[in-house]
Amino acid sequence: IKRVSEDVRSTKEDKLHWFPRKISELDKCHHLVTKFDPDLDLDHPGYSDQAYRQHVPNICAAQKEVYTTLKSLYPTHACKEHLEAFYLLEKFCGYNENNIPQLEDVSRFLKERTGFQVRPVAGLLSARDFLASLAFRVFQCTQYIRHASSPMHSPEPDCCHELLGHVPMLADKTFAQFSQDIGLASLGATDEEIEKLSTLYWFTVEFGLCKQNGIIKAYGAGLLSSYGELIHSLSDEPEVRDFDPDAAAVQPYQDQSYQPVYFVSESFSDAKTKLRSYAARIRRPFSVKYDPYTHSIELLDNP
Ligand code: HBI
Ligand code: FE
Repeated sequence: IKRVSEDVRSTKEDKLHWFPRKISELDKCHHLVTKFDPDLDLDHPGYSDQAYRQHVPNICAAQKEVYTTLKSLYPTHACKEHLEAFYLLEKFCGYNENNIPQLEDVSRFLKERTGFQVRPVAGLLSARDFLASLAFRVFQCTQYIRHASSPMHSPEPDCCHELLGHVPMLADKTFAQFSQDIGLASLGATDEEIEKLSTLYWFTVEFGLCKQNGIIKAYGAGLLSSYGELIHSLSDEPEVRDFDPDAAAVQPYQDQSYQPVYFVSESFSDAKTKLRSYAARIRRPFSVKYDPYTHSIELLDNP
């Protein structure tokens, strides 16, 4: 009898995807995906560069150009939260065109502002692992830099993308909460739901626009780290729709060229409210609560 009941239990639990319950378990969230492999992909800027592929430290020929061109666009194109944090990162965190800051310093800065921290990761993580870390206010951050032959574009996330695009936004309290909420919604979710949350992430955290004093600005990290797409997103070329999580979660997207469609939020708190209502409709046999004192996830039975 015992065996039967245990079998039943394990079958039931198998259906639920494992997820980290405490912050130390993020060590198990390390599954890399090779979407853009410089060894195999002829279009990758590093394809014919043996030294780059072996990660021979290149003294960052790319970084100065990326930094200065993007910085010149921020005053007109970036949302005010990004501008404010960028100013502080230059003042206190060693951000400048000749330096790549230490992740340790970036973590210290973010912890003081929003409790976020960054940890190093070797490349593109599976969406499930990446989103799970956000639930703990941990951002998994790549450390390599894009190939010097294409300073304006990188097929995969690189440290320019993370440090110029993501980090300043994670210094904002409401945006940080929004990011953690996507992470919490992903814990134990089905593959189908992870796909939707990751698309939602794409159209907000990566390519989101927002209104500020009646003017549309960029807050997505994919925009704030790409000179070309940042200009494109605020031109009259793309279609711009009001942010709606149900629509954004299933909108087809482009990872090889500029987006034809962007979603614009009224404010971060409006986006957060809408996301919470979306997340509340995801069916899971439990709900989750983050305990900030122990950095762990509490499970609450659904009534
Ligand atoms: N992995 N290292 C890393 N950095 C990201 O920004 C990232 C990722 N994996 C997936 C991902 N982003 C998103 O595109 C969503 O799938 C969550
Ligand atoms: Fe990103």
